[in-house]
Amino acid sequence: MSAKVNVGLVGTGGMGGRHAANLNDSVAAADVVAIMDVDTSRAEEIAARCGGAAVYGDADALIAAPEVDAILIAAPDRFHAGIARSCVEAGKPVLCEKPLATNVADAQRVVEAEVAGGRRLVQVGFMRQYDPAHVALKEVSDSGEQGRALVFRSVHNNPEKSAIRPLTDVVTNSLIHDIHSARWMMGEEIVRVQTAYIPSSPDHPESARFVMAQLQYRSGALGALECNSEAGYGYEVMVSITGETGVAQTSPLQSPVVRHSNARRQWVEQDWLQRFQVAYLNEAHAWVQSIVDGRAVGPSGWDGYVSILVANACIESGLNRVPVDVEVPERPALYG
Ligand code: ISE
Repeated sequence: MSAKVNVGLVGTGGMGGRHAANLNDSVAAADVVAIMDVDTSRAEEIAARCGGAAVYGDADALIAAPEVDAILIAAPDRFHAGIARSCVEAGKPVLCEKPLATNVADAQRVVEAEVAGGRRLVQVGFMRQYDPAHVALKEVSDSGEQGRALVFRSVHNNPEKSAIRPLTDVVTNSLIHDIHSARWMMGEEIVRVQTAYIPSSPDHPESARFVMAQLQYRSGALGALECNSEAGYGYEVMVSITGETGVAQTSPLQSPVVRHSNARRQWVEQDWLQRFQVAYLNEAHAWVQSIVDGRAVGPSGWDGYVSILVANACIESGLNRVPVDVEVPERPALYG
């Protein structure tokens, strides 16, 4: 590897563009050297902003390119698992945007490839794990100050006003963040879920504008996740953990409370790129540093797999209106 980590980016939509800018402008130890998108004009635009990175029309060619040390996947969700597996098989570290896969079998194949290679190469883009507000809340809960953690709650409000999204998409693309937070922040596995949802319109019964998932953890602790995919006013994520002797809660907004003209107002972020700006930067730094150090960090391929296992149970529960048990297999030794 050269002195810097040479990154190849697959996918140049909103998220890919942000990752490219973060790596290029703010992570001194990384160079973005290759960009792939089927929309080659968009890839060329981003490549020009990254000092003339090479443009590829094919992900396999980018992965195989000798000058590419590591890959960042920001392609549409359905392509994540296949590309991540190719990266693992090529022995190259990969930061894969969430979800790791859109179904359990594909996620499992990525984990199997990693285990077969005997080396952790996959980090999944659950960026909330790098958000200072989430990290601070976890620290309070882990300190034991509130006693044993009893209940995890999260509220996830998305701004879209009119998008019609199927339940499967809301769960695997949006609620999956809350599922990961619920596992990571409580430090234990979910064993049972019960999901209910409100369709966006009666003509689209498979759509979901609002999803509520109740969780039961192995210890008997409980969780409640709500995801509004059409909140219509802005973007907010709030998390709280109720312990035996207190409640700790993230402050949802970063902007100041302003009192003026007989009103008290607080600006609400527009989307996740604004709300999690710092988290995405921290994530990029940590990922690149982990490659320099040769030691994987952050949400693992296993976390990506278990989160889709729970997501799948949430979908099944919502569609069939029954509680669904989640059976998490034994964690391979590779994942500690
Ligand atoms: C989006 O893809 C994200 O990752 C955001 O963090 C999440 O809040 C949103 O619901 C997803 O669609």
